[in-house]
Amino acid sequence: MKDTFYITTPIYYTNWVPHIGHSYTSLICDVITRYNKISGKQVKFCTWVDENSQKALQSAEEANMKIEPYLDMMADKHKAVWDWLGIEYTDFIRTTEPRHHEFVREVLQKSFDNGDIYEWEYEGMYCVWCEAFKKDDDLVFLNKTSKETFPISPKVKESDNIIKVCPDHLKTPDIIKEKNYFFKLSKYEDKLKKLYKDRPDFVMPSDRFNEVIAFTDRWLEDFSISRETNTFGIKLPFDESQVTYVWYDALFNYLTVCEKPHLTPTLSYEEREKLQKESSAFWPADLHVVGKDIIRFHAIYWPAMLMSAGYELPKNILTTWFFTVDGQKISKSLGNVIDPVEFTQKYSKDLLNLYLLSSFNIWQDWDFDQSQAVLTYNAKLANNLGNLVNRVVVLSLKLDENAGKLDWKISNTDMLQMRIAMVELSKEHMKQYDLKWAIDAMFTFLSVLNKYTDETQPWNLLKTNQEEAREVLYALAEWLRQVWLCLYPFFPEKMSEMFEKLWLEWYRESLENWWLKELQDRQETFHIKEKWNNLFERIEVE
Ligand code: ME8
Repeated sequence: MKDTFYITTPIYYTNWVPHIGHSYTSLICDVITRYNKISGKQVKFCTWVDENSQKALQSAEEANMKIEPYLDMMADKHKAVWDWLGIEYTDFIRTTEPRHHEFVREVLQKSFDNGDIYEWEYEGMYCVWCEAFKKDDDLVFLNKTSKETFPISPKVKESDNIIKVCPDHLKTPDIIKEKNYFFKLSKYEDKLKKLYKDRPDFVMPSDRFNEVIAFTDRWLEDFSISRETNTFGIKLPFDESQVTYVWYDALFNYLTVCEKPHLTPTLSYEEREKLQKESSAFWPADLHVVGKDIIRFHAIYWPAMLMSAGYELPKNILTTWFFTVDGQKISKSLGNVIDPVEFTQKYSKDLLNLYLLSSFNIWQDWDFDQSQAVLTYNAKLANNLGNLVNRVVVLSLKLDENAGKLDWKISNTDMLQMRIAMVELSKEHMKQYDLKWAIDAMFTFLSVLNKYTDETQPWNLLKTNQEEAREVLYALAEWLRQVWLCLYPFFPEKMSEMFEKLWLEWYRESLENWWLKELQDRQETFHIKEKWNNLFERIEVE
């Protein structure tokens, strides 16, 4: 088997259809996967739905449906969004699948046998919508009349109008007193600290990692892994009256796909063995991409749970920040949810990809602004890239001899060096999962190419020196080819179309067969046969 690359999205809840925030995470995974695939890796890109939850039950009830058809419907809706957006996952897993239940019970039993899981009477506040126990510090006051929230302080008294709520869901947590099983996180404190020291890039970006480390330094409390009152989910193998919830259930899905591949009964023994071996080769995962809301669970609970069950740890965790819309948290109740399908139907997938990946640093919260998205698209794809492509096409067709055929070598060594530097820079950024930098490097290079075109004025050269005009146009076409190769993971459809138009219709297949480097190292002959329609039409800002 080739080098493997395994990447995961979070396991999304199914009580809603993915919105623009979920799409952001999935899109990052998609681009990183494509890059690794064309660079020669055997990729596994898993996305999923987190189904065994109380909130799924509540949502099914609200929809007046039985839980099974509700979950089937929501899983289909999730898949439909990803398929529409062109997210090319290799596996879509549901946590209600029997193979997952079987696997979670196996790991729970291992940790129980190790003495890492124990029983305890627990009393506390529980937010069903977060699926998490809460402490006073985690809550805020809500003024029911003004709908304002503010920090809890001893100076303010609770009343009918001032209530304590979860800041994310603005709902009062339930008070719960029940028998729970707990995971002995405290036992793993030293091992976690050693992990963070030995692997300084375990969590990226570093600011988030520092927060995780600071949290671990302050306080590592054992956490509850089961509920007595939950009825839906995976039963504990050592106490069937309890159901595990959220973290054991959801996180281990990342491993289920490696440890328990789909083995259909028609497979022979040898085929099963082979599949099993191939799947397990993907663990440890190369990258979990998660939002800042769940980084502690991934960076603290998850490694400890894996150590306890005897598995290797994932290599990296990339953390994204959050989008707001009109400065507000995205929420169904506020009615500000942006549906990525509607959005891309109205504008385009290229516009969404460009805006999400080039406008936002992943280490900052950002406001999603539709007008800004259009302006970014017009400036970068329509003007910077689209106009340059049009110029090269139109001018090449005006060459006297062999119009549209460009087969000269680049003689300008400075420019050749610049091209090599640009490709190397893009590669470095992609390896670091710095998608914004990778894409920015391309558009900066395109600005340089536009400037070069203005300076060399090939439209004048066509009248005075055809040979020089051909050389300039060849250089531009060759640099564009390199830019398209670097932009391919971001805009696979459009870049393939561009290659086709330059007589390079075999590029897509070659890229999908891992040939990025070979294509980057080639020097091509281009054949432009006709004027093209603009591939990136300008969009009017509303
Ligand atoms: O937390 N901006 O699932 P979930 C950016 N099932 N990203 C956003 C976002 C926003 N406004 N809103 C959501 C769960 N996301 C658990 C995970 S994993 C073992 C279990 C993205 O459906 C972001 O990646 O609430 C966030 O971490 C994830 O969706 C939460 O998805």
